[in-house]
Amino acid sequence: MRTGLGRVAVSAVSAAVMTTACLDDNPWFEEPTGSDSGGGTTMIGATTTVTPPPATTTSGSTTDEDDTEDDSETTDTTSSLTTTTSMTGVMSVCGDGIPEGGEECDEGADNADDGACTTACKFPACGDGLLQAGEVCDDGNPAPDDGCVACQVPRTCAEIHMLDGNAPSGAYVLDLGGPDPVAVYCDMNTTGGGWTVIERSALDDPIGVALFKDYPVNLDQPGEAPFRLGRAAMELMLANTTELRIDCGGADYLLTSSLALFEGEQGGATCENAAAIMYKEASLKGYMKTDVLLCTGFLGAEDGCEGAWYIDEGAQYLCQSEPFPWEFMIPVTSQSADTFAVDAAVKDTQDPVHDCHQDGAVRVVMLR
Ligand SMILES: [Ca+2]
Ligand SMILES: [Ca+2]
Ligand SMILES: [Ca+2]
Repeated sequence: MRTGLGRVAVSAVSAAVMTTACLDDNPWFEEPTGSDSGGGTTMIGATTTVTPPPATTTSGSTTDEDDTEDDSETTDTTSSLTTTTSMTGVMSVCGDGIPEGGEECDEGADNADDGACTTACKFPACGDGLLQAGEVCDDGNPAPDDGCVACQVPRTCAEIHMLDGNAPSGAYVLDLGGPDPVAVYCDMNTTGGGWTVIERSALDDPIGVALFKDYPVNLDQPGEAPFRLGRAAMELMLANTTELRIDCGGADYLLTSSLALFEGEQGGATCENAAAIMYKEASLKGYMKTDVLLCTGFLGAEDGCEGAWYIDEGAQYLCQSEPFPWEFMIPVTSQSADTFAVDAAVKDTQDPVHDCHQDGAVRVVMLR
């Protein structure tokens, strides 16, 4: 079982709302410089103008005996109202309806932690740990990898990337819509970032066996190889992604629709299962094909098959496609090499060796 993946507070009412209000109020996204001359944000200890206190006290030359003892901040919590004395000696009472001293706001009896002014006399803000309008969660921290980022619960790595452009590649927590949060690895670098890795496997692992089965691997180690999400998690991801990318960290890769993920199932349970897939981009050894149909093997629907997503340049006829698609009638990989696939028995040895077939290669399947 996974550990350390604690649920975050989720508001069912606003679960589907992705507003920008949170970002506007989010302290983690504030510009680090610039004076704060906005209304009502006077900081404790600041020397800026303060609103005159109620009749029982005076600002500056106060006559309140409790306020003349020293100039440090003190708080009286003996009543339902919180009395605070600021560094400048100005006493304020949170809850008296008068914004004063270090208070950002004060709406008296209307102060509420989910309202326009909190019970601490602060404006609602993403990062204050209180769930407020426009926020799906607020875990009170700026970390984007714990299932709550910028007060939203991310469903994909692309959403994390959008909410926090500085979020690096690494392990994250997503809410895919299933019963539990899911640990994944986000690739924030490849072609603009925002990729959610659903499978990572070393060349000689018996991988790809199970895009069509439920063979989760290393669910609590999303940054390791091998790693594979369970079938249900993959299916949930399809609702919020459009692109599928397969590569091994080099220049060779395939880019197609995420809807092609389970295309191999249409061919039935056989190791000879193949289908013509439309690739938006197919890069191989310096050759780039765009919007090209490539006959793709989906070994894996049956136990004992070697894996999925192999492309045999010469066997394109299986889909009535032209052979040797990258360079007309000239193979650029070894004969019968299962390009992009995982069959260690049919490796490419023709220089330059295909990225996915090099020693130590790790094949990554990811969605965005
Ligand atoms: Ca007040
Ligand atoms: Ca908040
Ligand atoms: Ca967080």
